[in-house]
Amino acid sequence: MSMKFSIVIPTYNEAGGIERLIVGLDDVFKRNNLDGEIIIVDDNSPDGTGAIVDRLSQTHPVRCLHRPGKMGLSSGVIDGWKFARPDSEALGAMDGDFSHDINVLPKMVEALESGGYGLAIGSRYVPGGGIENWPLKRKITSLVAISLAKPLTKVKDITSGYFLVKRSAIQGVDLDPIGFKIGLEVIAKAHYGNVLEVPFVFTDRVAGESKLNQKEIFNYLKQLGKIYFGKFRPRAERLN
Ligand SMILES: Nc1nc2c(ncn2[C@@H]2O[C@H](COP(=O)(O)OP(=O)(O)OP(=O)(O)O)[C@@H](O)[C@H]2O)c(=O)[nH]1
Ligand SMILES: [Mg+2]
Repeated sequence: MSMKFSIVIPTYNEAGGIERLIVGLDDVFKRNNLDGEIIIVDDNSPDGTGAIVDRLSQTHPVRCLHRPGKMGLSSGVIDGWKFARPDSEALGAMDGDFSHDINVLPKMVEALESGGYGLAIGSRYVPGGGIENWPLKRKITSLVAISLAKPLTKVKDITSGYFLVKRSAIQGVDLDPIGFKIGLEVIAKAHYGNVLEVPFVFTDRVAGESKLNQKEIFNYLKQLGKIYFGKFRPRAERLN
């Protein structure tokens, strides 16, 4: 058996695919001998996603954290990590709409298990990775978003929402639940040592509407601003 880990999937109206995703992940766990726990953080989805997960929790390695209303993706991931079994050595995040390829998860677990890496990221911007079905406008937005964060890190896919990190790397770290980009918080603030980017091809949701609106773009800029400010303010102040 592998190291114990918990992968958190925040959901809002994912009833259409959540069962297939959980069954698929369980299958990946079994085929690769992975000791994984799936945590769904559902914000009282009107389409009944939470009830589907509760039913599956009797037969699959999944538990649902129910929150009373839509409270955002990043805070969902953070709450999910608090809810995860305490003996999971690694904590992760993944979207609930199949855009993150479940078949690369074993490579991410293996990276952390090897001891060489404290963080493994599902990455669209390393050789072998990519994006399917994205309109040009969204590709450009993504590239601009990433270039703005370039000075912070060597990581290529800094806005990825698909990753696995050692629990010890985020212990005591103050993660800001602003906006959509919890991965950016972890990349910029956690104590993970080496990072491995595992390539995968991002497939966009076929149905439903993209939530990448102006508010999210503004939140992203605000998040980046806070991180830059935190990194570059005078050292004496940081020691307080
Ligand atoms: N619990 C919770 N989950 C959320 C919230 N907003 C989004 N999600 C979930 O977070 C994951 C990523 O959200 P998406 O809507 O796919 O975001 P996106 O990939 O930027 O946009 P799309 O183009 O719509 O796919 C999905 O599993 C959503 O169901 C929220 O407020 N609360
Ligand atoms: Mg999506």
